[in-house]
Formats: sequence, structure tokens, C-alpha cells
Amino acid sequence: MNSSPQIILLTGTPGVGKTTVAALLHQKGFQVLSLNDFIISDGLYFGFDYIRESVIIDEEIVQKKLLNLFSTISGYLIIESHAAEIVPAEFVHHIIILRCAPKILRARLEQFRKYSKAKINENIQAEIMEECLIATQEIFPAEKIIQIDSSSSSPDEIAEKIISIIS
Ligand code: DAT
Repeated sequence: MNSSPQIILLTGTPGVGKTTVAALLHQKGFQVLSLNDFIISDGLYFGFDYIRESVIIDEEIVQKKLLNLFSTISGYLIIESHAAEIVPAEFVHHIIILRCAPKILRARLEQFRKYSKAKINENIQAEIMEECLIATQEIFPAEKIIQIDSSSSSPDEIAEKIISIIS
């Protein structure tokens, strides 16, 4: 099938709720891709950075594989990723950045993640410094970027907001 999917990027610092909201959107009938799962399952990385506790992504091959995938699908595709800037920009319809109050984010990361203290602090710092927002603003026009606060809305409310943005 020759097609041109419309990508909705769901991004934000780890712990803001991307996976949870993406799963709800999938339940509601949307096509969803976890970029991290895609990278791991297809081995699209050079190795593991033990200091930063994250995989070292082979961005070029990820982009090639994404373009292959995009040529086989149509309609909306929600891509959930911390590293939104890897996704070929010409397909991106909207970028949804989930945000979270640092105190709440810390509680989530301490409760649900097996991160070291250093990794938790790094993520809190990234949220305070708006790193995801700045990274997306460098690539995408302001009118495509929408921020949603995950500290004050439930995952279901956020999913519904995203659906209303798409429609
Ligand atoms: P991410 O995929 O961005 O790393 P997640 O979906 O795994 O984040 O969520 C981290 C934890 O926070 C998870 O245990 C569920 C909880 N959570 C997610 N969104 C929430 C929300 N809007 N309100 C309260 N808790 C939330």
C-alpha cells in the first residue's frame, strides 16, 4: 500500500506518562509505535551507555527503518518516544509533549523505575530545564507543538485531549 501516514509524536521526559497514554490510545483504536521497543527489538543501536543508563541509538538506521514502515501504513500513527527528534519531520502532524511537576515526576520514577539516584536526578533536571521542549522547538514549528500537563490530568483525560487535537 502506498501511503503517507500522519505521525503524532508523543514525547517527554521518562516518567511523564507516554507509555500509559499510548496504551490507552491503542485501546481506543489508534496505531501506536513505541520507538524504544522498535529500536530494541530490531537491534537498531550501537551498544549501551552504562554511565547514562541508556542505549546508544543508530539514528541513521532508525530513520531508514521508520521510512520503510511509513511506506506500508496510512492514517494516524502515534509514536511514543523520549527522542522525538529522530522521527523524520516531514511526516509529523503534531508533537504532544507531556510535562510533569518535578516533585510528582520524582515520586513516579522512584516508585516505578529501577533507575539509580543519579539517573532519577538527571531526568528531573531534564524536565526542569525543558530539554524535550527545546529539542522539539529546534526542529518543529511552534504551531505543531502542544504541551499537556500530566500532573493535573489522568491518563484517560490526556488521551481524550490528544484525540480532540487530532480531530
Ligand atoms: P513514560 O512512558 O513517559 O516513561 P509511564 O507511562 O511509564 O511514563 O508512566 C510512569 C508512571 O507514572 C506509571 O507507573 C504510571 C504513572 N502515570 C502516568 N501518567 C500518569 C498520570 N497522568 N497521572 C498519574 N500517574 C500517571
